[in-house]
Amino acid sequence: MQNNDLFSHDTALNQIRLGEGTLLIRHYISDYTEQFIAEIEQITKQAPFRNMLTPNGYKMSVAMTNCGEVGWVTDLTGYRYTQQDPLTGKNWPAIPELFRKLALQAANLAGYPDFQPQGCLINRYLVGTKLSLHQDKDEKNLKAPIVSFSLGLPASFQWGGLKRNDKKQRITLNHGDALIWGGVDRLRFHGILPIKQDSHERLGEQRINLTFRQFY
Ligand code: MD3
Ligand code: FE
Repeated sequence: MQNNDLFSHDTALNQIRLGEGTLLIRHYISDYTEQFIAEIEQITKQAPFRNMLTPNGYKMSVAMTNCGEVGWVTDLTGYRYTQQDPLTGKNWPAIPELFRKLALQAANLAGYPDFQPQGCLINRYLVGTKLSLHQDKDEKNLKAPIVSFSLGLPASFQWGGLKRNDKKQRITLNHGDALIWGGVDRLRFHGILPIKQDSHERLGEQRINLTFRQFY
């Protein structure tokens, strides 16, 4: 195929298989930047970003909220999924149709045609914010993949193995990128290094990451 367009977002050319169960798609949501910003603004009017407490009593530097029928929360009693936002007592806002459509399509491209996202955790990183090395294992269904979309400032993510001390690779996630992981990679340790001082043309001094999760 002839391709003279420097800014082409042809998905096939942008797909990078990082592992047997993991696919990175560069620029996947770039064309939808304005819609994502508008939808996130609506969601955070109902369910504002907040810095949750870990079970050990530390305030997370990442600010979080959720949309969907279930959302991930943490407090002194532990990590879990809830149907209501503990801050308001109301259900989490619904997953916008555009988000659902793009998440399903991304899962399909990665080889997960049965993905049924029930919740979407939305993480906000300001400059200096990090997310320590962890595994995502609070979902009842660990066979389903997770789909993530990145917006705003770039992040260096650490991609480890199934044991905390396994060797880690560093990969940069940029504005617009999608990352889908499941199968043998589902329980890999991973984290986000402190976000470097910079400003994104549309989102300013922050990074927003969405992770679509199948709970049941
Ligand atoms: C999982 N979020 O919310 S998503 C989380 O960018 C979380 O906000 C990060 O980890 C964020 O639980 C990372 C991208 C990611 C990348 C590689 C992974 C998640 C991964 C490798 C294995 C498992
Ligand atoms: Fe995670």
